Amino acid sequence: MQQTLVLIKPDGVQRRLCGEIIGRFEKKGLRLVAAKLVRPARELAAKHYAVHAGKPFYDSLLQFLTGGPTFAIVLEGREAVAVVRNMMGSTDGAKAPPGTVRGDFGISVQNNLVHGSDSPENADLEIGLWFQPDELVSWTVADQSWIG
Ligand code: DAT
Ligand code: MG
Repeated sequence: MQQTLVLIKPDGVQRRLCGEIIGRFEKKGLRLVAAKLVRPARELAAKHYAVHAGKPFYDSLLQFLTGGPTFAIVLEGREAVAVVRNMMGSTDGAKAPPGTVRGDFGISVQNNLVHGSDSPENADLEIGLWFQPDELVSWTVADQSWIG
């Protein structure tokens, strides 16, 4: 079953939206496989956003991500990567549609509440950055056959 990394970024934690955001993913049918509160070191943040190194917003982005606790989560389910990306909405909160996390709770580009892996390959890489293998808990949801 596909897994994806979700981060509730420091703005989401500071604004006490962890429960709201995780609740949406849970209700959709994704299951929690790992979760922890992390204050990432710059090295971890830099690895996580390595693809953006050199861009004008990169330093500010790293400062933001290392500036407070982040709730790191692994979610599992059918098409988990795409399901989470759709539920997050587009990067700019001002443009993200209502009904999405970013569309409902923000208007910033940088402080956009959540990260979700953008491909299954990147999900595996990112999960490996944020979690040790023994932190992932494999389990079966009792009503899985109803969820898909
Ligand atoms: P996403 O998080 O939707 O995958 P991304 O990978 O393009 O977006 O960028 C990573 C994060 O960097 C994004 O969540 C917010 C920040 N960011 C992207 N473009 C930005 C910009 N033009 N100005 C400021 N921050 C930006
Ligand atoms: Mg991205």
